[in-house]
Amino acid sequence: MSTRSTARRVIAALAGVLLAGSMAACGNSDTGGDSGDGNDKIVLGFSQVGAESGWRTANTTSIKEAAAEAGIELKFDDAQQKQENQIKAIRNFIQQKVDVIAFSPVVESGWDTVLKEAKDAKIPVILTDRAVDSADKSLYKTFLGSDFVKEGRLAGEWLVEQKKAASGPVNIVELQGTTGSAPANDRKKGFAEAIAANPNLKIVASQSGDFTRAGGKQVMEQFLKANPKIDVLFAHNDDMGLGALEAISAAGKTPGKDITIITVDAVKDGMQALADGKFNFIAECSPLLGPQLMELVKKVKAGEEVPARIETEETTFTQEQAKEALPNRKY
Ligand code: GZL
Repeated sequence: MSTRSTARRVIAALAGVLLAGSMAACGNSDTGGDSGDGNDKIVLGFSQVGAESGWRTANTTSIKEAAAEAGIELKFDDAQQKQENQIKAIRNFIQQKVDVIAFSPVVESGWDTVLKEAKDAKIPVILTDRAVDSADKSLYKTFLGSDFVKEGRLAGEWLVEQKKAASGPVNIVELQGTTGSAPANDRKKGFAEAIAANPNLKIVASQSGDFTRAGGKQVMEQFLKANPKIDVLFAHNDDMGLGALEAISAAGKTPGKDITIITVDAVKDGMQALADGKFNFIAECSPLLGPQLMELVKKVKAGEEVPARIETEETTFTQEQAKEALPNRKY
């Protein structure tokens, strides 16, 4: 074969390789300007408090189902109720260059440094469920969640109405949520403000049960040993109230009759206890934040303005209302 014809073959072969390469590159761009990894989905990094209660389980389910429905890629982390795990997860999300970060802060304080890191990395942050006490509101785009002071106030107002004819002291014990958390701080505040209307209503003991059934049972056992006359239990969530039921029955008292029980959340097991007469009143706190969160993620990713505060809608339940509502409860 002459040198000339060999050269022509080599050039033709090289041209073929170059042409194939450029078509492959075009092929990638035809898939809609992806980042080269073939994936143009919004990527959301979510740091969840843990799995401490029925409410939390329902909240996690709502978030995971809503992300799948919205076509949003969810990187989900369970912090097992430890702030240091949430901070670590948020830093990982920053390193992975997610599009948006959302989280439910286990406690109110200690977030400014890591939220500043997210801001410097130009990754928008959404608060869901619980708030932070940062003075710098530019560290997050919005807070989607309940008004916990209102929940505590509604619980207190119901009790004031129930006990308005009481002639003597009404002794209340209080199972607080996780120490330092927004729901614990705010439900305590709202309840105390409401019962101040009747000086007979006295909180004789108040301690954290950490939002868990085990914590509620353990602390209620202590309350029962230390306080001969307990008329009312105010538990910051259903799960602690459900744990307390075991301690109350073990002490030979009838929950819902010997001790009036008021809780917050309205998860299925709590509503069942209410319908069965073991609880007396529940202030609802909806965990179904997933759909609203995904809409906010899309808006924030698109650079659209969102309200600084979005309050979830909720109600309250008496024993009769719980019987009616139970068949249709989603969680
Ligand atoms: C309230 C949420 C609380 C629930 C508890 O929005 O943060 O945490 O009331 C849960 O059941 O553990």
